[in-house]
Amino acid sequence: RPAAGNRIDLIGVPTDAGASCRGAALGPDDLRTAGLAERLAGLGYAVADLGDINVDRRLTAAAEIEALAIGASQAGYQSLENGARPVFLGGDHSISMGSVAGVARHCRDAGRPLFVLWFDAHGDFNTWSTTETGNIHGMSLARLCGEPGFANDAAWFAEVDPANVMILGARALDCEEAQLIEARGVQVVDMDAVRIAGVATPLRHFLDRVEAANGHLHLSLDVDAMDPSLAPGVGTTVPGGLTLAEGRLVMEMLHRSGRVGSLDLVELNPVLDRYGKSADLMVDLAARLFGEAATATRLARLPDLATA
Ligand code: HAR
Ligand code: MN
Ligand code: MN
Ligand code: MN
Repeated sequence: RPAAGNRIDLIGVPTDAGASCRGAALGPDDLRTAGLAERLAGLGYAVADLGDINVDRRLTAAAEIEALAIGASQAGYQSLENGARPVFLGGDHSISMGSVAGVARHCRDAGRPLFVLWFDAHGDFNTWSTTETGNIHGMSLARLCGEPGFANDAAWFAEVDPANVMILGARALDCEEAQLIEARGVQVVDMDAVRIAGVATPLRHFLDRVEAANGHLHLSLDVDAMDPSLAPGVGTTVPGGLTLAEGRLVMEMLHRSGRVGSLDLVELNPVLDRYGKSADLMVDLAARLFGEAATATRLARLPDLATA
């Protein structure tokens, strides 16, 4: 059990301006209603809910996303500087443009390499010139990795090295997007690879790299990585996702690594959810990420996972 004083900050970023359908803006409150703070507090953490980043609904979609990115970047940076671990509550995945940028600034200032695990059915590696939909939540990772066409010269922004990114759970990459991901050297563990190799082996290799570099690991958890039968409350469902056992195993390995310093919980759409099922799943995954059910007995049966 973590010692008290191990702090987690919840930062709500209530927007759906990056998505094609409305509803993800209600995500932060739905995660609160599902008991996220209480569940993490029950594990021994000091959880502070910092509330939501203010959003001006009169703005255009692009301007709303930009304003929230600035707010999320600043709040996340401050949280890390204060020695806490920020948990960003989306919101669609466009919020990661700001959340991860703030984490990247912290890592740059602290002289620590940043690694990002992009847990997602999608690559979110479109640019304004490759996008087939114009939806900005499909561009977050491309922007973070420094693709041109975004206003990235601002003080709130810092880039992520594409060589330090792993996309896990992908099964819906657009054609040009996939080419760009390949060209930039981002590692993709798609669902075909998961069906062949499982989640543990590729994740073990990635975590070994994070460990060797004394890195900070950010988990960007898009709940649509999970199978839609488990997570119906998302705007862009794609069949053939991760099972509950696989999702939990990923979280347990990440917990055991001791490397996860920040987290996004994104793409929950309460309007499309069924009886809170997807929100409950996200709370369950987040709880396991922070150590719930990671017992010595269980790890004794999984010796290869216990060696982080
Ligand atoms: N690739 C598609 C697009 O660019 C779908 C992106 C959907 N993204 C999310 N987040 N739901 O991963 O529009
Ligand atoms: Mn730090
Ligand atoms: Mn996504
Ligand atoms: Mn997705």
